[in-house]
Amino acid sequence: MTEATPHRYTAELANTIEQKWQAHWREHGTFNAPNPVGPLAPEGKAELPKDKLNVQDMFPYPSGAGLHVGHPLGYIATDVYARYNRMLGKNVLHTLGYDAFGLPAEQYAIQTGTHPRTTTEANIKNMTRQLDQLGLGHDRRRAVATTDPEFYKWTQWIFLQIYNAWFDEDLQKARPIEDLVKDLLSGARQTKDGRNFRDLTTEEKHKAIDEFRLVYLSDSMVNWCPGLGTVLANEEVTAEGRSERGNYPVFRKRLRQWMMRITDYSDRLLDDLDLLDWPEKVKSMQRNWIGRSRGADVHFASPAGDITVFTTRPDTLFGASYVVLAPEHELVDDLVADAYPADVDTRWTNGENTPREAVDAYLRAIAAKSDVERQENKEKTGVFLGSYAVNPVNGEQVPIFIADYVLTGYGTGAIMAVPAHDERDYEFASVFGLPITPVLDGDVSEEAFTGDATHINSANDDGLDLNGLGKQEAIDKAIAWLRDEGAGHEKIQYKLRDWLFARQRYWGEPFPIVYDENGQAHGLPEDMLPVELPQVEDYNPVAFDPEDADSEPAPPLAKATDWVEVELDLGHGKQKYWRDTNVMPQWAGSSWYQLRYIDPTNADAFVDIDNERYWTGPRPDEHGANDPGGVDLYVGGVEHAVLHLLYARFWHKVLYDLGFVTSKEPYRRLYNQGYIQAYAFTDSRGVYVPAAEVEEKDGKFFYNGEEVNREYGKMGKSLKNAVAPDDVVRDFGADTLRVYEMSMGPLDTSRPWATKDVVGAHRFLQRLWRLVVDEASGEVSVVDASLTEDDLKALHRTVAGVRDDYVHLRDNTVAAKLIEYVNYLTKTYPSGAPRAAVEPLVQMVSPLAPHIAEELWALLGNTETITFEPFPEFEEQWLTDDTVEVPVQINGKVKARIDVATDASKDDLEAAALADDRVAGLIDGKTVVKVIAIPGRMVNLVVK
Ligand code: ANZ
Repeated sequence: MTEATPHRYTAELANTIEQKWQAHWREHGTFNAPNPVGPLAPEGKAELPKDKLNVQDMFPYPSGAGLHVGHPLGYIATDVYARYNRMLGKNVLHTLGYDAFGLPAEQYAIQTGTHPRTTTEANIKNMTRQLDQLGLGHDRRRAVATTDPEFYKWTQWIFLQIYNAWFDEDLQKARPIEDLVKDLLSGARQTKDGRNFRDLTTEEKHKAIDEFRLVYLSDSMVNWCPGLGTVLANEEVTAEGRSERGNYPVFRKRLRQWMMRITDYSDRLLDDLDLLDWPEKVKSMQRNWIGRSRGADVHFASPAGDITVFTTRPDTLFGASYVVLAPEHELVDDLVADAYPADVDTRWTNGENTPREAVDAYLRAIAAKSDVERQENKEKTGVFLGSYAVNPVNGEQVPIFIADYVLTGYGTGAIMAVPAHDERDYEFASVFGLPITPVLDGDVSEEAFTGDATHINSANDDGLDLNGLGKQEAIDKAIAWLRDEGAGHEKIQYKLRDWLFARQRYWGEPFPIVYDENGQAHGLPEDMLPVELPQVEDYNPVAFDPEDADSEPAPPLAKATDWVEVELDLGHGKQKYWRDTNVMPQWAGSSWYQLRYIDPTNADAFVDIDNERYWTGPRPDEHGANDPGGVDLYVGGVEHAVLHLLYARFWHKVLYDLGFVTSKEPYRRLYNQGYIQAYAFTDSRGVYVPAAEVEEKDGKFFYNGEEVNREYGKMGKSLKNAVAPDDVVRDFGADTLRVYEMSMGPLDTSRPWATKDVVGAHRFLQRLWRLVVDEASGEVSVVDASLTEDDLKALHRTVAGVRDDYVHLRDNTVAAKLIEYVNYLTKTYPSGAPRAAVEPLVQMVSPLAPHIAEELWALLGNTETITFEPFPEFEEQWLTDDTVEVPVQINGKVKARIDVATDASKDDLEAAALADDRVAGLIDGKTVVKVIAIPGRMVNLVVK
């Protein structure tokens, strides 16, 4: 700023304006959205606007590192969208909470002894401050944290609803467990193992009911690390089978764990994807994760009874030349023959003398491998069991192998191998010298033929003939034949597994479950919620001798013995109970927070259904008859395409089935924003150095005098290339940061951060400011003049374009159009632009740069916030050009330009060209020998 321009829009002025308006919004509760009923309903009987918008961001984990400029990209975009929709007259719900349980706070507690609540609260405070300075229009009353006891009380309550429900296969929906008990008592339904419920003891009855629950305890294979005293996720285990942290041995162990029966919902989770306005990529990731395949179970007779295989290609049965079992398959022991046939191929025995020896050696070799390693592409291994099975279509004896490429947890854990048409089987058959018989008309000399072709070699004498048929026809025919022969049946198979829902950790939601002295689990009644986390001195899980594979986890909560042992009256008088000491996984809170945003202070219910109906209920009038309802727009990273979004859909569907919500899906529309990327630098050891301290000299990069290597990647702590929003706000103001981030490119693509480019956005706002405020005097400089035709065209075109762009989240082209309009006005009116041209500009800018817009709006004489000003409208008549500029050439050289009507004919053009003063002067005294006129394009006069 110079002395001549004391009223220029500078960072300092921006900061002053921004703080002033943020305080104003806070004091006036500008962004508080009223609810239809309950504590957030307006006083009296005010009708809410029917038009509403419920827009949501994927909420952050309150990390100690705070935010970098990459985090708010999505938050700014949703804020712009929310602000635009308020100007369209909608009631807008927009807030942001915190996903605050989880490992980093707990690790920090273990290292420092600070309670995770203390660090979490400090981090939340800091992030809220950082977000507030960006001017995000959030309804702060709704900003819940998953760690608030008032929030997790309802997480526990929802857990209990799921626990106290079962899935009715006939109705394909969850129902209360009481309905099941009635059916069991009346005999309308049998227990899972077919016993008569009424004949069971009380304890057996409990167990029989537990087997139906949507939440159940199951023995499942987990990574148990005695040295750390906890179960680990696959990602926390190294390739050597040791813990990433501490390098302790990890054992695959069966442990009793809480599971959720998400697999009951496989079909609905798949089919309802069609109802959602989500990126196709995310839908297909969910489809693959659920992995529904149609195929057949086929029985191969063997010395140990039928071996049932699952295949998606029963049409290729004539090419099945051997059978493979997963090494853990229950029939393996019964199928191990006493001896190998005399002429056995040595490749099949692994050099061992007997099948038993070969199998034992093989089992030892693969014990340490995870499922992922077993599926890796590598040389196929396995051993022959010495026994044979019968292929049902041709009666052929086929050898039985075990091999680790067949997994125990999928299908039946056994396959029929068709080496001619399956790549893995082809590799295996090549290594072991097994026959490769083509049954599809394709070349199998070099590799498996996996394309589509008609069937060959596929007929028997029992009425099955697939020769000449295509894939689908042949599959249907094979399945029908198998069914008639009793050799198999159609089977739908899913990849989705039930959800492992327990962690042996501290910083999570405790389970609302207690056990009685018989070890029977009991869900707590609602009035005993929340079950609050106890204070513990030591957050470490109990650790054991690292080599002791037989030890069992004792989570940190187990140390709070006063908390674990309780006397309760659960309806049978006061009794002693023991609390469950697991905590819920980090996904729990995020599986339903969208519903709490709607009714954050409701003490009687997790959400009142009237409020839910208003904010997320189906709206067939607006969205079509199949509208599932849900949040109108959910913005976040594509990394949450599967787990979070699948868990949230599952919980929401259970709540829908039980009648607590009217929407069938949590999120009607999903949008994945791109990432902000930045350069990162590594030293000679490959270690990242702070990007901010790297200096450039002659195209090379140096850190502390040492040359470093430049890379490019996602912005963040790990690459040491984070830029804090606080610095950008200080140096340019929040509005500049907002405009810069939104104008960097389309929202769904990743973009490189460049602090040097931020100034471009700042200059745009300076020009905008200058249109209203005289930089020298500080006086408002707009004038009350009427608009010219050019002004009207420029204005209405901008309004029309910007409206369309805002709706479609194209904030980058909004910015481009506003910049163009500002430049037009600046050029046309070097001092004193017409008010009628500037006022709508300020309104159009306000979603993107709300603080400067509020300030200019006030300077223009308005007394109310600009937040609810109606967004400018446009008139069609100004959108189409009625004249065009056409060049006039004389003997091929452009000599003049003329304005003509857009629809001017050849003759009109010729006449207009000849009538032009400049042209007339140039051809004066010459003869026009020819006129070439192309309407809308040009006129050429050939003269002599
Ligand atoms: C014979 C066959 C012929 C197969 C052919 C494929 C192609 P999706 O689609 O993923 O469900 N399979 C079955 N159970 C398995 C297990 N436990 N471990 C490893 N592989 C298994 O895959 C189903 C196919 O994968 C099945 O169909 C089976 O191989 C194999 F030309 O059977 B198929």
